[in-house]
Amino acid sequence: MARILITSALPYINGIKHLGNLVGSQLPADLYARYQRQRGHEVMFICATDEHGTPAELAAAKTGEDVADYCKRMHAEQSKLAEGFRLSFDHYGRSSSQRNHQLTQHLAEKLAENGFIEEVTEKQVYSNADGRFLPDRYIEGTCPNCGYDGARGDQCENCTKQLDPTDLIEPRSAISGSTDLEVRETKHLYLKQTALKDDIDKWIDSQKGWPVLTTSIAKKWLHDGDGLQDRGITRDLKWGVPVTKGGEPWPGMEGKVFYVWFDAPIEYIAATAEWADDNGKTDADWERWWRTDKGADDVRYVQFMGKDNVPFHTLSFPATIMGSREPWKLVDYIKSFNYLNYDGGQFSTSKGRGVFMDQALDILPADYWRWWLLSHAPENSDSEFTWENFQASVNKDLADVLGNFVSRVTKFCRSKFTEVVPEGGAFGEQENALIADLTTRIRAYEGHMEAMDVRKAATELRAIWVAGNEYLQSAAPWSTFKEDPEQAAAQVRLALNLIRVYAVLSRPFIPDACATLMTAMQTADDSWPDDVAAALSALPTGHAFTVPDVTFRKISDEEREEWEAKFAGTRD
Ligand code: B3M
Ligand code: ZN
Repeated sequence: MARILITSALPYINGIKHLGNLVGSQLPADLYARYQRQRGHEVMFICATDEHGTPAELAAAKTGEDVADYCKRMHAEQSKLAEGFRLSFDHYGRSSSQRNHQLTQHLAEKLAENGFIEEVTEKQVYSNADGRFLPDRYIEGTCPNCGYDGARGDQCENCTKQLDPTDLIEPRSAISGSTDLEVRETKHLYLKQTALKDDIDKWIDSQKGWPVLTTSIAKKWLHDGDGLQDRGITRDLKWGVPVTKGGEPWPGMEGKVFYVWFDAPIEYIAATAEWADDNGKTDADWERWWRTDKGADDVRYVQFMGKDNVPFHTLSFPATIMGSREPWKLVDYIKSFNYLNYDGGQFSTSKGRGVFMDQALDILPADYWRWWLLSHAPENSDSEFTWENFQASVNKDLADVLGNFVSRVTKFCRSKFTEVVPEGGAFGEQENALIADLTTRIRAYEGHMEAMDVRKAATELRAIWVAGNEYLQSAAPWSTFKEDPEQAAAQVRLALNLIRVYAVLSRPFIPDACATLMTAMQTADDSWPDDVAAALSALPTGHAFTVPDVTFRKISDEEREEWEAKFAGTRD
């Protein structure tokens, strides 16, 4: 049994996330966590809301709430939606927690002790029109690297380069659009990433088998252009982790907080501590996941995130960890994703374009979305959501293939043999061929799940469902029954057992439907089909079951058109 630590990128607190956000980190992380738990491994699956920074302050200002109240309310809302999508976090924390305050302050002090923090007098952009210093994200302009004219002061969305606001060409305030900006002097703490460059370089080189998307982005920011830069890690904001030293305000840093990207990844660790606090555990219980001197050296740590987050996780966060010179666990594998587009354009939170998590659950249960999103995960390139494609996948894969198999088998059995696994006959050539085929496919499925090849895993799972249907079609128990009811009984027995096997195999993708199937089959035996032949006899003759309600319903053309129109604009 292995121990696997899994973190998903932390969703920003401001606003409900769209389906593109969901499939870029939380959902595939959940798939992996569920799979590894099912395979008997000890899993710690962590996520949290990313609550600091200007976006939170401004969003709160918009609703007229105090920022702390706003974050509390939005955290509850996001938790509810995470549950709605059946995201099986062991803990869904908050980056504004006391644990994160303490740990962030602690790590900054360690970095300073080790000579990796520098106090820098900085020139900062002040907007006369807005009457405030503008945080990086609220300055927009043209990217010096790629020429994109909507680049933000912290990062260019187009080419992913991390920026400083003063790098931007023709900067303007994102709040007012004003170009009446001036540069004023103020002091900030800088993390000397350049001093850690060799350590990071060596560490990245020693990572074998990271996805190309991850390594190429990391290498690019390590070596191309200006390479790794020292980064300001403090900001002039009220909401955030106060910059302290020994529990007192850090001299010269009064009133400042840490930069959101400094404290957010630290929350992965802090959220695990929150998990311990909330569950009556000790510090040792969370430290065994994170401290290599306290048992974490045999933990495998996997992170999931969108590609725009990769530089922060391959360079900045490791720099924090390494520079602390404390034995914290570094990530072992980073699974990163491209973008999901929406119907000919981009999903956009600021523009309210696309389908958001709350809206999705209002129209269909989580499994429908989980299946489509995961089977179309933007792994090797960006992918696109269209209503037509969504309708086709749901109707074909879920309703026609999986749902139909379940309904035909259970209804046929009920009508000819009653609602118990029928006895008589024996498995013959056709059944053995199916078992051999399924064995190959299930081993392949396991390989893809292990490798986090989400699309390949979905394709294989679908093929496993198809194999059952094809068997049913050619065995045709409804015809066999007329001449040889014993043989038909054996065929139905196999098919009923296959429903249980499907419920076990498919659970990481579509957990609710699988729970319904297990209930219908009246079994709690969720053992993995290591031996397929044995798994297909797990439900013995005479075992009672019930015919489940429709497992998946079809999406009609009218519904598709209605939703297409409804989501064509932007949300209010
Ligand atoms: N909140 C960005 C994002 O949601 C950021 C991730 C933080 S991970 C530590 O894409
Ligand atoms: Zn750019």
